[in-house]
Amino acid sequence: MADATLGSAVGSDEPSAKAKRFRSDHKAGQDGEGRTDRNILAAFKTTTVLRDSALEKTIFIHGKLADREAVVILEKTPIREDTLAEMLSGAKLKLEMQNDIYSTYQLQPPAHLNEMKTTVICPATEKHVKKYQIQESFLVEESGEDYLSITLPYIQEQSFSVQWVHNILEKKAEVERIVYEDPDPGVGFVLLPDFKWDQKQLDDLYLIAIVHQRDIKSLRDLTADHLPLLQNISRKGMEAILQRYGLPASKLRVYLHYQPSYYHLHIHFTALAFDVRGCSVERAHLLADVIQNLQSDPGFYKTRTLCFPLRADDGLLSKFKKAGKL
Ligand code: M7G
Repeated sequence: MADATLGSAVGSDEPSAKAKRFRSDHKAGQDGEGRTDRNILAAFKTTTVLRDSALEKTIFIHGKLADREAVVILEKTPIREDTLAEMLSGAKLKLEMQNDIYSTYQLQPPAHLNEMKTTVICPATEKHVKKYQIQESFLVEESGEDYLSITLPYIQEQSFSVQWVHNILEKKAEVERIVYEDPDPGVGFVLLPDFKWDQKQLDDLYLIAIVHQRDIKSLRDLTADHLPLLQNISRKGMEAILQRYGLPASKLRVYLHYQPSYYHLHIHFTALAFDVRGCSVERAHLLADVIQNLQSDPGFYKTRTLCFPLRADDGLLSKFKKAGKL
């Protein structure tokens, strides 16, 4: 069993106090002396910018890395309160304008406080490229029958590989990132940081709980038989997050996506104050609601019509259109 003792944050239970002290325990590629990994991105050749968000301070780029298709995501990370003093005292400052009591500057922080979170997907499939491209979306209503006749056959042949999930469950990847594990094959799961979270501050806390059972694709497969699993994830996942990060359940948004991108059941745990992409009502289903729905109707997710958005270029959307459902 992985680290179930947790406890890197000690002392006061007040979340913001812990947030100030919180640091990532794991820095792959960079040790305490600031050693860095070989820059594989030096050879990256941009083909096209898929999306560029000034608000999210993120750019999604499609290109080639040594002749292989790649998607690279660059994201400016939040400014951390605990590094402010060092950032300000060590910065280079260039005045841009001054007017009465107002002035603006270009501030260059010390390099180690000016990192950019970078995600590389290589080799990337066409589906990865589409996932990050700006696209118009359409809301689809999927009945239980539509799921069986349209969606299920489609996801059986078209969905993303879940090799990365199996690697986590089999301890072939991200082993040192595991925050908590319940190894039980029936109700067990692995809780670890989502790769969208750089673990440097709690404002954008994002973890995922991946179930050990391999035959649950999504919300649609859940029945009352899975209640012990869901309740176990809810209780132990929240306990682990409280112990490790000092964030109580009342500060967390715990939910499932429908449709997910990866069809191996996993639950998202995000900071409540974090207005994260994918937490809107048309895609996120609160775990607490899912549990209650299954308690009142064991077959709720087999029979209910579920709504979700699909992008214009999504093959599943064409299937719904072809079936006259849109
Ligand atoms: P989803 O609801 O299937 O799809 O969630 P989404 O990506 O459209 O939200 C899968 C979650 O797993 C997302 O939050 C991803 O950021 C996260 N994720 C994806 N990959 C490939 C990895 C990975 O390799 N490691 C980790 N730790 N998280 C990942």
